[in-house]
Amino acid sequence: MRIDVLTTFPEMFASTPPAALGVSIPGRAAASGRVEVVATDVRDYSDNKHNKTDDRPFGGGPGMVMMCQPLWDAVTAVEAMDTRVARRVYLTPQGTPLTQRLVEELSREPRLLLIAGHYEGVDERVIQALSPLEISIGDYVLSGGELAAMVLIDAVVRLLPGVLGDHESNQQDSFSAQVAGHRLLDCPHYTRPREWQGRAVPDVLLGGDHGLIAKWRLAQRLERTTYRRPDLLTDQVEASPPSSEPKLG
Ligand code: 4GX
Repeated sequence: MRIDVLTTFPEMFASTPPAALGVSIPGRAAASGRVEVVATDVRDYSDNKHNKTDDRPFGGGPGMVMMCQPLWDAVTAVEAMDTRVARRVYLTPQGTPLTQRLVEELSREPRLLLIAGHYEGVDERVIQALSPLEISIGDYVLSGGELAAMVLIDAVVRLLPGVLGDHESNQQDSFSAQVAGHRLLDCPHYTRPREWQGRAVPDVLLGGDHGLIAKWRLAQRLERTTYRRPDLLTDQVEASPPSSEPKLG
C-alpha cells in the first residue's frame, strides 16, 4: 500500500527509528516494503513568493485558514506520481468517527492520500472540490491533523497482509471478533508470576482446559463490554457471519 500525506510538517512522518512510524509494527511494515509512507510538504506547491499556505479567515476571527491553491496543486501533483488511484481522506473533528470497521475498509485500498491540516482548518471550497472522506479520530481537538493521520496509518498498516506475526494476530483484538454481530472489548491478560503483590492469576488460566479458557475469556469480554461500552452491544456489525451464538442486547 502507498500512503501519501499532505502536511506542512512532513518530517513527522519519517519511517526510520526513532520516529513513531519507524519503530514497532509500522516500522517493520515500512522496512519490509508492505507500506510506503510518502509525506509531501504543501508549502512546496504554494505559488506565492513567501510559500505561504495559510491566510486570515474571511469574516474575521482567530487563527488562520489553509488556502485552496497550495492544497489543490499538491493533491494534483502527488496523485500523478503513481498510477494507483488514491482514496482521499481529510482528518477533521467534523468527520465520520474512525472505527475498526472503517480501518479494515481502508486497509483494502491500494493507496490512501491523507490531508492533515493545521491552523483553524482548510478553506471549505477546496474540501468540496476534492470531496475526500472526512474522518475524525475522536471528540477532542488536536493542534493539527498530523497525529490523527499517524493514528490512522498505524491502525491500517497492522492489518496489511504479512505485517503481523502469528503471535500478534489481530483475530483477538478488541473490536475485531464478532459475537452474534457485535464487536467486543478484549479480555484481561496475565503472565508470570502466578502471584504478584497478593494478586493471583485466575485459576481457570492455569488449568490447561482450553475449552474452559475460551469460555471464560468470552464471558470476560461480554462483561467488560456490558459495563464499559454498552454502546458496542447495540452496534450491529454489518455482514455478520451466520452464527449459532445467542443474540445479545
Ligand atoms: N480527528 N484536528 C484537524 C485542523 C482543522 C480544524 C478545523 C478542520 C477544521 C482531529 C480529530 C483534530 C485538529 C485535525 C484540527 N481541520 N482530526 N485540525 N479529532 O482534532 O481528526
